[in-house]
Amino acid sequence: MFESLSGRLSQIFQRLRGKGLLTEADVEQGLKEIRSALLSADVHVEVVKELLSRVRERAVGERLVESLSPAQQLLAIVRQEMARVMGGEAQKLRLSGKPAVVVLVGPAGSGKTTTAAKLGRHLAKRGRKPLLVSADPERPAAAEQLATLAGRLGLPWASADQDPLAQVPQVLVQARRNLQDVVILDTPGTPPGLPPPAFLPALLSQIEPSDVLLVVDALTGQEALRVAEVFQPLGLTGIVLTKLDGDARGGAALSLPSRLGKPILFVGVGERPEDLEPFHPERMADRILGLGDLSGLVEKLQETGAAERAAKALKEGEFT
Ligand SMILES: Nc1nc2c(ncn2[C@@H]2O[C@H](COP(=O)(O)OP(=O)(O)OP(=O)(O)O)[C@@H](O)[C@H]2O)c(=O)[nH]1
Ligand SMILES: [Mg+2]
Repeated sequence: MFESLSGRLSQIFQRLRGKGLLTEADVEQGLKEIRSALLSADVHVEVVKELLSRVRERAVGERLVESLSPAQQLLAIVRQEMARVMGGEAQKLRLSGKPAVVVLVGPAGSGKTTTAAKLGRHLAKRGRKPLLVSADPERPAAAEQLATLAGRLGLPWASADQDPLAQVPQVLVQARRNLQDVVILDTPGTPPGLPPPAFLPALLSQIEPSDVLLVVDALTGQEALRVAEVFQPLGLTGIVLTKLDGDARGGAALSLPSRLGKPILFVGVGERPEDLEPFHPERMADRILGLGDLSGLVEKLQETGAAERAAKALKEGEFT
């Protein structure tokens, strides 16, 4: 993830560290190199401008050049500002309503169906009772794909493929009766740049979902922005950025939140159901800057129960 961008940024900071005290010219040169690294990573030019002007302002304001380890301070400022353009604080799903309805929309092949299953697993792990629903009248065997994934995860599913406008409301009534508290709705993809399927706006205004998530492929870089704009009229509440595992550049992650004014809530980092991570802007900035991701690892361990088991084993003296 982010190999090419991380590689360039680490080199820049390594060189700055090697210099010890930084002159203003050193800082300017560093910022210029960061700018070029971000642009080649396909970060939107306005985002790069905004990011660097804030970094420059702070670097001057905080008297970087007179401090003891200016390169470290500059790195800390870049890290904070990078997290800020990616949304600052981590955001959560709204999940209001009984059941709460989470709709996944996006271009063809972006990972909507896979994400529906991943999200179902994620919520079930946190004590929710999700129902996966296919509302895709266009793709042959759409429900089967979802059903297979649901089956593997032991999650319930339903099909509203034939006539989503009529069937989805019925499924919601049924879900409520069955005490399922979250319905995850998978919808058809359209070719990139084309508007969403015609039935979607009508369906969404009828069912009033609490979360409308745009699922986009990180590998498309800035193209993801153009695609996203087509979906904005649906009242997007957030973004799921998929295929980050194959994204060496990071342009979409850095550009989408500020350009769309919507938070990234989750990232897809692989094809397996467990390859979904809540999006934390600061952690993502750490990864982009090659600073490692310790807190993400701890979260992963907690989810699998490995941390508790390790702690228990330690207590019982198994490791002595
Ligand atoms: N590497 C990787 N592959 C992913 C990720 N998310 C989805 N995929 C793959 O992307 C392909 C398309 O995924 P789908 O979930 O079928 O995409 P979709 O948006 O439902 O596609 P349509 O219904 O045709 O619009 C599949 O091969 C998935 O395994 C991810 O985070 N990482
Ligand atoms: Mg699909």
